[in-house]
Amino acid sequence: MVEQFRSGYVSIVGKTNAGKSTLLNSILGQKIAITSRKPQTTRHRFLGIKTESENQIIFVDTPGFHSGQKRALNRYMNKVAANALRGVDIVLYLIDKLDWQEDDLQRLKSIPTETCVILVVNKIDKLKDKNSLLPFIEERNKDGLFSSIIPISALKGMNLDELVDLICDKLPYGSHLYPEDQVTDISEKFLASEVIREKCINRLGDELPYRVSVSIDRFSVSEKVIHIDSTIFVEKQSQKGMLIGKSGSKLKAIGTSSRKELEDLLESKVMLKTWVKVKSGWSDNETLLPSMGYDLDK
Ligand SMILES: Nc1nc2c(ncn2[C@@H]2O[C@H](COP(=O)(O)OP(=O)(O)OP(=O)(O)O)[C@@H](O)[C@H]2O)c(=O)[nH]1
Ligand SMILES: [Mg+2]
Repeated sequence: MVEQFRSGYVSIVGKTNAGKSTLLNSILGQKIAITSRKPQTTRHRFLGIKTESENQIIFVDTPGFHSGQKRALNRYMNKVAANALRGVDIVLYLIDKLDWQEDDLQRLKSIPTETCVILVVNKIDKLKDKNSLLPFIEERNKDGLFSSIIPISALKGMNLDELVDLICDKLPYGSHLYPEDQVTDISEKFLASEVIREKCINRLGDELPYRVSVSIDRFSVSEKVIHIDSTIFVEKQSQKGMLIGKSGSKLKAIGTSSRKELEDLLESKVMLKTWVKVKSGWSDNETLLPSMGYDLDK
């Protein structure tokens, strides 16, 4: 009976670095989203789908909200995040431990009243004063914005089954929207660009990650090997030098770790080539952004 099936869109939103992508990967039990200890890692909206018997949860991972950065790319990311507050059945609003500010409240007030909002208090494994959790939850309950509040650790897998049960309980009835073996809407090509960007983020200083973008120029699959040619864009000649490193050592390390992870994820041998190019000021250029893959209309 169709009545038994439940299916719905559940966006994972919150400030940058709250652990949204980590949560998505943990719940799905596989890596589809890149993560890092640096803020502003996720730049796009994409889906992660969990189908279990009669329930299909269609998670929407989003860039984190951030302030103080005024570049066109930052404006784009904030818009993508704000759009994910609407047009979904459930919003998981993720916070980093008890980090709660006025801007969180303002953002939540813009969510349509019919949407179910769950406050997810993440990183509780890092919470020093465990006694502060209960009073915080009581305080947030008074805001009257949440249908539930749940503490979790996305990284350590704490309380995730309980969170999934809570979501399933609130999912609307209706037939499944995706085949039960589909886990995401991202392409292998997109995954490749993200993995390379993640390895760049991991190996670069604190500023450079925001100036890096990756394009895949060739993704050809044969029986024995996948050939991937990629270009890493930076904004200045000096950044190109930092990315390449002494005698090409940094770029080589980025390439090797990207290839190894892609071989695992794509379950195939991978031949990866990477080039570095300068595209002057791309991250603050509204007209260039769509050609770099940052397009609100897509
Ligand atoms: N200790 C601890 N660390 C966590 C937990 N969840 C995420 N992290 C770490 O927090 C950092 C940020 O995680 P991400 O998943 O990239 O965060 P995000 O919210 O997707 O960040 P953006 O995409 O930049 O908005 C990473 O270093 C994660 O390993 C958690 O439950 N406990
Ligand atoms: Mg993320």
